[in-house]
This record gives sequence, structure tokens and C-alpha cells, in this order.
Amino acid sequence: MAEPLRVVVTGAAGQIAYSLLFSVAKGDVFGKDQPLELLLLDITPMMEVLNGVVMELMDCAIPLVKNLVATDDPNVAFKDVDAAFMVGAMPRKEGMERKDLLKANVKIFKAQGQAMEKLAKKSVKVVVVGNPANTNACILSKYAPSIPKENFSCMTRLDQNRAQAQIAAKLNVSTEKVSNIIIWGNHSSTQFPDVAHAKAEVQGKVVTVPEAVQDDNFLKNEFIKTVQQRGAAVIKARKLSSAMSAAKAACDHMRDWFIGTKGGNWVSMGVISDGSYGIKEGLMYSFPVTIENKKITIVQGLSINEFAREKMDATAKELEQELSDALAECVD
Ligand code: NAX
Repeated sequence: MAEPLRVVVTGAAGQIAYSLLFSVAKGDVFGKDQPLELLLLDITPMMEVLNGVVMELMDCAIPLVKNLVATDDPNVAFKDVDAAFMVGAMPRKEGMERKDLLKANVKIFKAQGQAMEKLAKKSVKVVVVGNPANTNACILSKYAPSIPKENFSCMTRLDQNRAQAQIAAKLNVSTEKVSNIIIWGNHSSTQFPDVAHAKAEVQGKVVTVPEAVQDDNFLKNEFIKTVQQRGAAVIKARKLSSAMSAAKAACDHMRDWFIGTKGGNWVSMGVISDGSYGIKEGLMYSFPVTIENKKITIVQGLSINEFAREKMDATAKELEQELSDALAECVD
């Protein structure tokens, strides 16, 4: 059997982690033959809750799990890790200003970046889920400069999955018949879910999604709005934010990173921009990517019409502002 992979999950006592840990533990991400050491990080006041999660994970009696460590110390949690799910973040509390929220998250991701810099494997693959995910990922990378920037990402897979499910429902086909939807930009309500290059298989024939749906008005308005506001709709209905679907998306993201994308299909991930599609270098921006041998490549050469350009630039502008506000909070 292979050597165990060391996988850290932060925010491990929270609701996303509750679903995520089970999926990771049973091999949905790294494979059914890959033993794991799971490192669970949360803050000191949550240690009792985290202990309950550890008891439950033990009680699942999953043979792949070779070791379980629960801690409130980043210096323990990030030691020699191969993969990191960064779920923990400061939630927005009533009356909290956006600036205060950014400041609190800069503090968290700075400390965790510094711990990673010292302790994580240089090959560690990191996905940030905790919001504001794109900017938190930038801060993390800034404080772990010896780890390649390409090893940091943020999650927009939930947005991609939501978009895929909406189109599949519209076409009355199963979700695997819809592929290559792109989420551009920020994991926020300015994100741009783009179907111009997406494909759908309908009655055995593969066509583009606009050809299959034949309703430009729906695609440009209702569809985009539904995806952008899906998180808020779930909160309104459930009185809690998306957790099961967020955990599934985090698993999809990391599994594709470790195992690769297939058959010319791409997926969306927030990655550091290299200037592709005119997006400012250094922004953590969601692009369509393919992955081979754990290397992420931004899909090149897609045609961008005026409608798309405007939306891609608007979400980039929001990210630029967010990052510059966050960097202003970084006191080195
Ligand atoms: P919960 O509040 O249930 O759990 C968060 C956990 O993080 C808590 O146990 C908390 O104690 C812990 N935490 C806080 N600061 C920490 C620190 N410094 N180190 C370690 N742990 C820390 O939230 P949950 O519903 O699990 O959501 C987690 C994050 O995911 C939130 O920031 C949320 O906004 C974000 N989301 C991101 C999504 C995405 O698509 N990128 C979608 C789902 C979700 O809204």
C-alpha cells in the first residue's frame, strides 16, 4: 500500500467540514487505495466540538484513515501536509463592517500562510473555501513564498456545479450530459457563469449549450442570476449556508487536481492569473483549466464576446479592490 497522504482540513468543527471529512476519509478524493493521515484544525473554543467530530470519524471505522489529529495549533496542523482544504474563516457577524471582516481574515490567512511556509511540503496543493475565498488564497500564498504560487487555488467548483445542474434541469438531461461551463472571476455575486463554450448531449447528439437551450434571454438573465444568487437562496431556505454541496465541490476540485481532467473537458478553479484573457497578473481569478500530472493549465484561445468581456472585467474589478483592501491590512 502507498504511504499515507497528509491532508489538513481547517474549520474542521464547522458544517462544511462535517460532510467533507467523511468524503475524504472514504477515498472519494485521493482514491480508494490511498491511506490518509487527517489533520483537523479549528480554534481553541471549538476543541470540544472537534473532539466529537473525531469520535464520529473513528466510529466510521474507515480502514484508509491511518491517523487522526485534532488541534488548535497551525504548527501541528500544517506539518508535512500534501493537501490542504482551507475551510475555516471568520464569518460575517451582524453589524460587522466589510473592512473588519477582511482584516480578521487577513490575520487568519497570514498566520496560516506563515505556518505553511515553515512546515508544509513544497508540493502541497491548497484549496481555499473560506470566504472571501479568492482574496484569502492570495494572502495565504503571499505568506508562504517558498511554495509555488501555482499550488494555491480557491474554490469556484460549487458555482460550476450549480450552473451545470441548472442547465441539466432546463434541458431535462442528467448532469453528466452537460460539460465545460465556465465560472469566471470572483466567488461572489459578480462571478460570471458562462455557457458560450459549454456542451450538452441531448438525445445522443452533442451540441453547444446555447444551441441546446435555444433561449438566449434565459441564458443571459435568469440563468446567470440564479447561479450568482444560489448561495443566498440556500441560506434563505435552510437558515444555514450551503454545506453538503460545498463539501462535494471541494472534493471535486481536489480530486481533479490529483487525478487530472479528462477527455478535453475543463473545470473552473480560482488560480493566480498569469495575464490570460487580459486579467491582471497576480489576481486569484476563476478560469477554465485542465489538469495533467497535478499541473494546472489555463485553457487558452476561447473567443470572448462583448457581453462576456464586460462581465469578466466587472468581476476582475471587484477582485482588484478586494485584494488591494486586504493588502492594506497586511502589516509585515
Ligand atoms: P462554519 O461556521 O460552520 O465553520 C467554520 C469553522 O471555521 C468554525 O468551526 C470556526 O471555528 C472555524 N474557524 C474560524 N477561524 C478559524 C481559524 N483561524 N482556524 C481554523 N478554523 C477556524 O462555516 P461553514 O459553513 O463550514 O463555511 C466555512 C466557510 O466556507 C465560510 O467562510 C463560508 O463563507 C465559506 N463558503 C465558501 C463557498 C465557496 O464556494 N467557496 C461555499 C460555501 C461556504 O459559504
